[in-house]
Amino acid sequence: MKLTVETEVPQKDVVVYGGDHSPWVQAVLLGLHLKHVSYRVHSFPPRKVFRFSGVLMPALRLNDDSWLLQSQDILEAYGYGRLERDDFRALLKALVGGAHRVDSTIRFWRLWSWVADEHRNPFVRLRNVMFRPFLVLYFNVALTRLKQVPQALPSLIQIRENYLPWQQALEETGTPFLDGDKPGLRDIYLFAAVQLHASMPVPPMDVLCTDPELDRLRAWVYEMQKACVGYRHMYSVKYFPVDGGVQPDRSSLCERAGFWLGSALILLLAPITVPWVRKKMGMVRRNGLIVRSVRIE
Ligand SMILES: N[C@@H](CCC(=O)N[C@@H](CS)C(=O)NCC(=O)O)C(=O)O
Repeated sequence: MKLTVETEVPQKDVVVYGGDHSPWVQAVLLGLHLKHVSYRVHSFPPRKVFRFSGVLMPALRLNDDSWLLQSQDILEAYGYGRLERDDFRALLKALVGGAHRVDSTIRFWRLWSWVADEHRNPFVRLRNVMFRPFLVLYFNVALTRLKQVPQALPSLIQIRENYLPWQQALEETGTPFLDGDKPGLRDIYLFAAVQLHASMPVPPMDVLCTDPELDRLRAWVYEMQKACVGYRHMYSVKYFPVDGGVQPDRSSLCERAGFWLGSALILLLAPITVPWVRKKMGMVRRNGLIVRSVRIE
């Protein structure tokens, strides 16, 4: 799929569907932020996206009202190029440990209830947060399944080893960022992984904050936070405080009440909603949507 910035991707009032707990969503939002493209994040997919790809995120709305899946396709359309295969592999390793997010189910749901929705229309915003529990149930099921795989729960030593190639790459660059004097695609994706771990504290966050061998990586986190000042989804500032660094906005009390009401309904209707989640998940996997370039017309 080839898109050209001039003709196809919006340059303002961009709408992204996704939740900022997702590293792939974070990568897209960071990429837009660094290009000074203004955007709004909707926390539940529009109907045609939901029908096609369920709650798979991120998706970005194009000028003709079609939706583009895949963070790499989106970032490429904004001029970022693509990750090398080895970098992508190293990134996947840096994400390992994220399955610990469901160590506490209550915490998992509560922190998702805090995620802000930026739809302009307050009624649609409320609808989005009331539907969001479907998405949370979906990821709760997906991560609980993932936890059955031993490699998904690495030891602290393994977590450190997964970070080390990045620490070494930074030591070798001689520049503040992996991609030079300004953040590039590798910085964006790795910083997105840091946001994943910071959005819901998990062992990879403890290792990043405390391991004596990861000092260069921590210095880079500070540099990234400075480079991304004003970014609205910066969970890491809680662990790496900087001047001007602000934590993400939270949903309003009313929206949270809507979320919990939606959650109660979804759980009451579990005999319907759980099979529905499984059906949607099966569809995403069968159709290879997690990796396939797709434009939803
Ligand atoms: N290759 C995709 C990966 C997107 C992805 O895996 N998103 C997760 C959220 S972190 C998701 O929505 N998963 C849905 C599923 O597993 O069915 C991208 O880069 O955008």
